[in-house]
Amino acid sequence: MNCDWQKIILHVDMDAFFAQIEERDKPWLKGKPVIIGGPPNSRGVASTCNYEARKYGVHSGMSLTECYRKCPDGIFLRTHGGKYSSVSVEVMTALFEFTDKVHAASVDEAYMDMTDCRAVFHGLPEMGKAVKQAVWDKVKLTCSAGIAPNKYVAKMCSGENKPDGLTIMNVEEFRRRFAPRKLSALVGIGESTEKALNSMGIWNIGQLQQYPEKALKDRFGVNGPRLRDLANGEHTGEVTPMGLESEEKTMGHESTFRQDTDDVEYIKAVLLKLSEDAARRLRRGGFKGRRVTLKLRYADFSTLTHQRSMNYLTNEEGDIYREACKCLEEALIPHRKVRLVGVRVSHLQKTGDSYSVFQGDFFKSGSEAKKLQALKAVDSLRDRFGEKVMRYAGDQIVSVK
Ligand code: TTP
Ligand code: MG
Repeated sequence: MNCDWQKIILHVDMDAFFAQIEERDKPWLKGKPVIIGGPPNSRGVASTCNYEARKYGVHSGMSLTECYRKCPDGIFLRTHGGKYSSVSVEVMTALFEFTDKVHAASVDEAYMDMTDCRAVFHGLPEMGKAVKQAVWDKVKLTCSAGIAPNKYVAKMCSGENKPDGLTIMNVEEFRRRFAPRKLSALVGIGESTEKALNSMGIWNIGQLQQYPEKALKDRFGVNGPRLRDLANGEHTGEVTPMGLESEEKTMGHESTFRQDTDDVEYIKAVLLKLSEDAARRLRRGGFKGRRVTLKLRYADFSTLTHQRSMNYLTNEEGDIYREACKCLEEALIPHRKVRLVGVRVSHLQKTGDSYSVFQGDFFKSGSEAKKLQALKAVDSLRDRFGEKVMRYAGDQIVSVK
């Protein structure tokens, strides 16, 4: 293939995923506006709708009452989460036929590092068509694909020609094409970040591409330059296989907030709880892990993961929590509301002894044996009195009964 990109990243996003599955399974829905979420008079919001319903102005997150007002002839269906998850697994399985480097980023989207498949195809369009066809053959559903030299631009591409689209762009083309668009067209820029940028006189992506880095840093901290990088389509993230890893390979927990939040302290408190849960499961199973992955799902359901690797193996909450917080600092987009966080530990090794010696520096004083005792005690207390009984705070164990 005649392509001089260093990396070839393909992003797949299923079209109107939940709605398309229902249309596939109920042929009488064909051509009708379909809204998924529940009956029109019920509380709650639409999780998605098909492209027919979108013509009426209906969209994900809209209250079902509002959907009904906009589209009284729509067909309103309940969500069937279990079915959608199993279709999701089938989709991912089809993608794994091409490469092991598949990262399932959410229920209906995945990144694939196709660099090593370069020789198999005559060109990028052929590669894209082959992946889309494989998905169709497996689940009889259409998806949209984007191909680019990095993950961010690939993701932006897959949204360009929905449904059933295929878009290929290099970074220069991305910059040129997106320059005139509003900031909200960038995945990763939410409403409040957009407002903050507007107040600095930045209204479109082209202006952000050029904006002095220092001024952005002064206003948004370390995330400032990242915003400019997004506008310029600069992204260095790797496609880390994740999402379909088996329980043996990773251990983790996630939690959906009762209300979406951008309160960093609150998010950190939840990370602490998730780190404790993950650590406890590691210890119980006799595992230690080297890599901590943070998962963030924003209010608009866009999902990202960010990971850090340690140069030692651990099964301590202190280590896991510290790495999860660093991931949060690196990955969180300020002022953007978060709906779910998850902490996962991977690159596991069986230690044999389920309470074996710890190597982290969480307990600064005391011998390894004391650490072991303390952790055993905490685990058994939690077993007897529930999760809330003991909690790590900073670098000590406190009771929060
Ligand atoms: P999306 O990929 O955002 O949406 P979609 O696949 O329905 O439509 P598009 O063609 O624009 O990609 O989300 C995937 C699924 O996740 C979606 O079918 C339903 C679910 N979802 C929710 O439950 N609530 C939400 O707010 C969103 C955005 C998605
Ligand atoms: Mg989708």
